[in-house]
Amino acid sequence: MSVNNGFIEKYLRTDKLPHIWCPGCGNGIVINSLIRAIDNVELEQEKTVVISGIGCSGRASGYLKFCAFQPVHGRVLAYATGIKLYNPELNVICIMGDGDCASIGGNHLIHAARRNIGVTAVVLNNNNYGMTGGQYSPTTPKKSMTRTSPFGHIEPPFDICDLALTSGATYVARSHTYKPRILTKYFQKALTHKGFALVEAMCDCPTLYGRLNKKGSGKEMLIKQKDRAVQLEKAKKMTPEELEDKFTVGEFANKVKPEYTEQYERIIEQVRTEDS
Ligand SMILES: Cc1ncc(C[n+]2csc(CCOP(=O)(O)OP(=O)(O)O)c2C)c(N)n1
Ligand code: SF4
Repeated sequence: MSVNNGFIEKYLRTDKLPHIWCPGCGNGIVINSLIRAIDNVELEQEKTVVISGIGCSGRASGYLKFCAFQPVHGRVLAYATGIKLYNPELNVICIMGDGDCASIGGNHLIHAARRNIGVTAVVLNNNNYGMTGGQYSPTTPKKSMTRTSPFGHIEPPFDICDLALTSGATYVARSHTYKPRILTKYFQKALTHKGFALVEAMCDCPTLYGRLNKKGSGKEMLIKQKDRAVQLEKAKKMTPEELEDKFTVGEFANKVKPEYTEQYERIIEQVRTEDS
């Protein structure tokens, strides 16, 4: 028996280790929180599909012991939609970077949320494109230094939770790597939610975003997450200037609305009855 009572062997493809993530990268913390949530809600491994995009975060599905799939960049939610429609009994977990989810995959995000299809979206937001060398992404804060904004970024960032919420997602929450237990709690709620659920995990990339912006070591970046996070209720009383370089945390939605595959199944039943 191993020191972890078999937890690691149960959920990780240990033959694929060591992983590729840099020392201090936040990805490991988020994936740890996710598998603890999966274990706590007792998802059946044989009935769970993990799909991840292309990027550092995209490597996650390869390390996890579930039915796993890595489609082309930005198409995680498109494939997830097909898999869930083919077999609504499956738990479908989509792991995406902020680039994968909100730039090349942005259109799929808004439509998956609009349909309220019952999949769980896990977004690892490290504010840049990690795998390709630290270019700016749609969530890069203004004034940040990236490989493609060497004099400071001028675009306003997307708020992925706001985007999901206004598009129709029925469970939306955000936390960060300094609070792994809160992440686990949100993941549990998302995994058991009926409808489109999105949890955004603010995550550290010390090697690129951190280095280019002089944010310090992985440990220092991790501690800074705590200082940047503002509870939703407190944020409502703050000005946009006060919220600059901060992010709000909490649950933004937890609503009941008809789930897409259930409605689709009803249409199939209806057509079958009319035909017979
Ligand atoms: C169609 C397509 N366009 C571009 C790329 C190059 N590419 C690979 S990963 C990536 C961005 C990764 O950033 P993100 O999704 O935020 O993930 P991270 O690496 O930061 O975890 C890009 C642009 C690609 N592989 N395929
Ligand atoms: S480049 Fe950044 S996101 Fe990619 S593994 Fe390294 S620290 Fe993590």
